[in-house]
Amino acid sequence: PLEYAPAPESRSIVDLEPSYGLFIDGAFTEGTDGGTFKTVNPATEEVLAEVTEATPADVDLAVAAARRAFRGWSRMPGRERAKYLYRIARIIAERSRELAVLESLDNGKPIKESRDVDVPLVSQWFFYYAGWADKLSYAGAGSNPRPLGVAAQVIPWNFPLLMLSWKIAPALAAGNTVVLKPAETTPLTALLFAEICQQADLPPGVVNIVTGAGDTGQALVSHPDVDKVAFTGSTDVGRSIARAVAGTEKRLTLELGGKAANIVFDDAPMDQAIEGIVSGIFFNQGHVCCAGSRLLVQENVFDEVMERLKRRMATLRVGDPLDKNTDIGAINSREQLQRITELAEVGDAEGAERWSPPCELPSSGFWYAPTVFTGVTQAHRIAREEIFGPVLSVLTFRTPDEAVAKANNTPYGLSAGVWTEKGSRILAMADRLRAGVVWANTFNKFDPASPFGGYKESGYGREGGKQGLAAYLQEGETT
Ligand code: TXE
Repeated sequence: PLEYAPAPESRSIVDLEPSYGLFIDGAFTEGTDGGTFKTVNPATEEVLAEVTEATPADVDLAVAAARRAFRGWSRMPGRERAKYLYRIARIIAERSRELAVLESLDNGKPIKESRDVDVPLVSQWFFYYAGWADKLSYAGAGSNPRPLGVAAQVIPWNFPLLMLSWKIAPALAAGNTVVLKPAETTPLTALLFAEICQQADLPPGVVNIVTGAGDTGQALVSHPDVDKVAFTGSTDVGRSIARAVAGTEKRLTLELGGKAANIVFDDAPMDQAIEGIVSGIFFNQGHVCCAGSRLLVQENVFDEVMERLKRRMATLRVGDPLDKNTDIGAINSREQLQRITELAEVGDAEGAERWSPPCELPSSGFWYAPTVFTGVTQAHRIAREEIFGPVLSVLTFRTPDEAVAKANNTPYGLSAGVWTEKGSRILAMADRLRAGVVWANTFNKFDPASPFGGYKESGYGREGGKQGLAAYLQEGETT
């Protein structure tokens, strides 16, 4: 195995504290019972910091702070709220290197992704929703859209900062206040974001960050003084949150798992398609809800696609997330590595054929080599269940009808990709695929103006665009 040698110059950009508190009412606090948990660098298993585990009493304090702040924040002229959001967006851009390095340390993703994709998108999200804040007016007659109140937001570990921006930017632009819980394996960039809120002079209580695991999340989403719940994470937890919220007045949006089909027709622009297949499944180690984890290839180009795909996979560099040449970083946690390993072993047991390029993995930390399975049928679990790792399942089809039937044969419906030179085919496929996003001759493209969200078990509600703003507004009521 390779000896892991962290890139020292980028590591020093981040000034880590030994321990971090909660961010409540504009200040960092230790929490009511002194409980903490450790967050580790998944590439080295080194402990990065101790982080406060928020209790239900801490969640109470955070929700109360958000409630107090709501009155002033929701009545503030939109153009004033916009100023804060623009300020936050600018500070994120200014501190982007620090945010990117911290994100890669805590999450394991390659620095070229956190630096060139995640953090720039986070800043864009705040700029975009800042632009909406002054287009909404709450003053005067009761027919204007109004904010919901206090939003409880629970996010996962795969895009810690980006998911934070998808949740916080529209909520604040619409005049809500928030309590957000980051995932327990990736709390650090949310706490750095809290510092950025202080730097931007955001009024206390408008943003509160409570760290902790599922229990903290549960206390937050079931808190009686919360008006809106927004969750991104596993389908199981999403279901339990839907049950907890049912029968209350809380509004709910859920963004859950996926098993996207990436469909390659025989007339596809093949160089682009190979790149799209690779980034579709290996971007962010495959920890992507909209990952192109099922490759559907037209039968007559199967051999060509597989040959080129394997050649391309053999050039992927797995290793130190802070090395700017790394393509695939560390798996976020031991638990996730175990889930990936187990499901891939089910693929072996069910008779699918596994291939990985020769690839030396570091001796410590959590790693999984880029993997492709062929000979996969629709009945195989690796064709049906979300693996959430760098593992691609390949199926074939003959006709567009068969491609549509196979693509839609999943309980999920978050995204899909279509590769073909034929414009008419793109439109016909987009119409028939039951997925919230259909990419054509590209994959994993995000834009704050585009609504994102699922069909079926992938959840409901949309994030991004006007639709994302509407998820934080109610029409015509007075407060
Ligand atoms: O998710 P969880 P996990 C999928 C993916 C992955 C699997 C498990 O397939 O392998 O889920 O990942 C908080 N009430 N996705 O276990 O548990 C938790 O603390 C309220 C897809 O990490 O759903 C964290 O902040 N909150 C997905 C967040 O929920 C609760 C992204 C997500 O964790 C809670 C992540 C509860 N009862 C995983 N229990 C996507 N759609 O992108 C946990 N949490």
